[in-house]
Amino acid sequence: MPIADSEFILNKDGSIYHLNLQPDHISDTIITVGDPERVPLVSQHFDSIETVMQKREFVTHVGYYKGKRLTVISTGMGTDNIDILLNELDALVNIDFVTREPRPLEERIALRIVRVGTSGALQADIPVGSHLVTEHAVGLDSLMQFYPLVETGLEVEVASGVQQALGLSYRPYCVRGNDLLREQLGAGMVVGNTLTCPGFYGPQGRVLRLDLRIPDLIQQFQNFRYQSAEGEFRLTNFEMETAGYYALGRMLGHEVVSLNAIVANRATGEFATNSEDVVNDLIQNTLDRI
Ligand code: R1P
Ligand code: URA
Repeated sequence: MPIADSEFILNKDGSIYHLNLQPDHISDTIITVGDPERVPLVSQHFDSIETVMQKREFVTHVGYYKGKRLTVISTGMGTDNIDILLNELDALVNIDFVTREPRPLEERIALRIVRVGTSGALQADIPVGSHLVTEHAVGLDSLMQFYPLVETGLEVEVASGVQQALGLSYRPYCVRGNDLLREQLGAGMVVGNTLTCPGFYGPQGRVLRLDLRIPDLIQQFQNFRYQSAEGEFRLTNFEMETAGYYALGRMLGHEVVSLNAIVANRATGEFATNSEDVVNDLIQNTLDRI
């Protein structure tokens, strides 16, 4: 059965609704960034650029880096945008744009998606300027209220522990990322567990003029521990997208890894004076390993 026009939405030129891309535009390996201005910081290293596209916050450059075809796309902020990004990227490779039907299982393509983003550290021993690769992501956002994500026993226990510690009325979700991709792209980086928050201020415990419902939120995040057979689990850093990537990546069958440039440390109160350098170094590291 063809998917209805209202669900699988194509623009007049045959491109997918928000990303504005057609299937032959993208490569199997994709670097994603939050900030649209970070896209040229990645593609400036390409040998050549074949496609430049933009719609809303989704800026795409496709080109070649040392002979390898790469796509870099900006996503804007938040897991609501990651819902759009991953569903539309998946559609570009796994839905037939002519018949409007999902491709059969044996024809499905697994994309390799690398998030290169900024993040705040929660623990004093993770300095600003470091690079962190996410092992587990814990989502405080509501995206997984709407998908039947299958979590392992450990993931459920960690997520339930976070719910209990914060006294939340809903259970967060927890997803371990792709081990191989983490080892390849994150070699030499701090390995951490990333908390994905549905906001930058209150949900990350920042107080400007508004008080918080949980006044010691940062301390709760910092002090959270879970003992498992693999050792002690702690939350190392937070940002606003990683859990959405890991959960949708698992469900759609794509390999995803989140790399974080640590620009703030909430234990020491520091913000990196050289945050651009920290991000640029992460971009170069990523391109060298991809
Ligand atoms: C907040 O400043 C933004 O920075 C982080 C957060 O996840 C959020 O999107 O990532 P990016 O630098 O990739 O946007
Ligand atoms: N991005 C975030 O979401 N939080 C930080 O503290 C820094 C970058």
